[in-house]
Amino acid sequence: PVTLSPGLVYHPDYLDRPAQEELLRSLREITRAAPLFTPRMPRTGKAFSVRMTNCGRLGWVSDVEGYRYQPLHPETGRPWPAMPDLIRQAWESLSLYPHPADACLINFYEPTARMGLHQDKDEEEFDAPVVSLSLGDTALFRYGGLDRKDPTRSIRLRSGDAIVFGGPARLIYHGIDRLIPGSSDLLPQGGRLNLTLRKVEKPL
Ligand code: MD3
Ligand code: FE
Repeated sequence: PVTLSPGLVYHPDYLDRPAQEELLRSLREITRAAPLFTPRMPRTGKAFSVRMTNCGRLGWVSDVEGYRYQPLHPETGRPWPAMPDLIRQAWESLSLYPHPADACLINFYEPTARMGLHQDKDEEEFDAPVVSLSLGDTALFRYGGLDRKDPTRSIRLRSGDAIVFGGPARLIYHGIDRLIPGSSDLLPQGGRLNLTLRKVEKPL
């Protein structure tokens, strides 16, 4: 692992190819039960270019009403599928946080999708880190500081990479500028999957 700045730890090739394939099989089952939905911006209703679903007790959703975590899929009304063992183990080994994650947000990027610079602050528990796992095409990931105007740096996130944002890095601005099409053969149709593992609620 490489510390890129205080609280930001990068684990290149955290998942080997067989583990990536195992995770992909789990994600296919999850999206069968909980289909990808198109999140929309609060107030404007403008669609995100990234589609999403979740597993675990809580899932992140966004619609014209706002951003929030909820226990039910916004379109099927069913509970989110359980977190597969591989995801729970990745949280345990990477987060070093003494409670299980309660949410895993699954972002699916088509080759032209992007995600603008933002902070993740819809959670109650900022003492827990956010753990990200990348699958499929390489993404150009940009991160800055606690102020939107702080200078930014970019790194490539490749299939199998993990990255952990905790402590002073938990609330930094970050986003995905673009994918590098054709950079991985994991997903037959190209594109990228990103998982973010989170502790949303304060532990008892
Ligand atoms: C830094 N996802 O879901 S992962 C997100 O690749 C999100 O889909 C991007 O930003 C993606 O909110 C980036 C890396 C990441 C995830 C969560 C963070 C960086 C973070 C939370 C706090 C700080
Ligand atoms: Fe984010």
